[in-house]
Amino acid sequence: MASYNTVESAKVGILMGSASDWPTMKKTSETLDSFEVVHECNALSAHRNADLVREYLATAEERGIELFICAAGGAAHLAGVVAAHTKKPVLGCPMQAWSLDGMDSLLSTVQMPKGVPVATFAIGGAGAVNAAIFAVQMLAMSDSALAERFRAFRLQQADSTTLLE
Ligand code: RP5
Repeated sequence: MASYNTVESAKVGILMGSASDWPTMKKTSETLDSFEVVHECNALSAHRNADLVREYLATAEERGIELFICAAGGAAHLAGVVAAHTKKPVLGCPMQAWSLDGMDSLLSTVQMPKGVPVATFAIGGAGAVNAAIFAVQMLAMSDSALAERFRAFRLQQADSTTLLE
């Protein structure tokens, strides 16, 4: 039977519309791991698991989830649906999915009508990583240890950019 996982002390909830999004969204999870941000990952479809998505969101904020990162492809409405059910910020990752090179996913994630925003990132892997980095930046506003890890990351990234092998 379809269900979802919860992780004690998780600050970020990663949701994806299908397990087929995991190869891309694994990068989000790995990036959060690299900053020691506790998170939970679930494949829950807005249309195939509509009741379960609502049930998951009903308790997520009480459990301490500070923001959601939502990935979907095609008519990608998961992030918008999640945004409708939570007061927490929602970050959207458009998946490249099966057609139109992900332009369908990008437009259906980014084009939220006014009033219920979804902060939308690039299609595919770059967006999946950037959503995690952005989540770190948001959480670092009230977590000085995380802010220090982020500062170290930026320094290391700047150094590695200029290295030629
Ligand atoms: C969306 O449709 C999912 O987010 C996925 O990107 C896409 C294809 O899903 P599957 O048919 O592979 O389950 O709902």
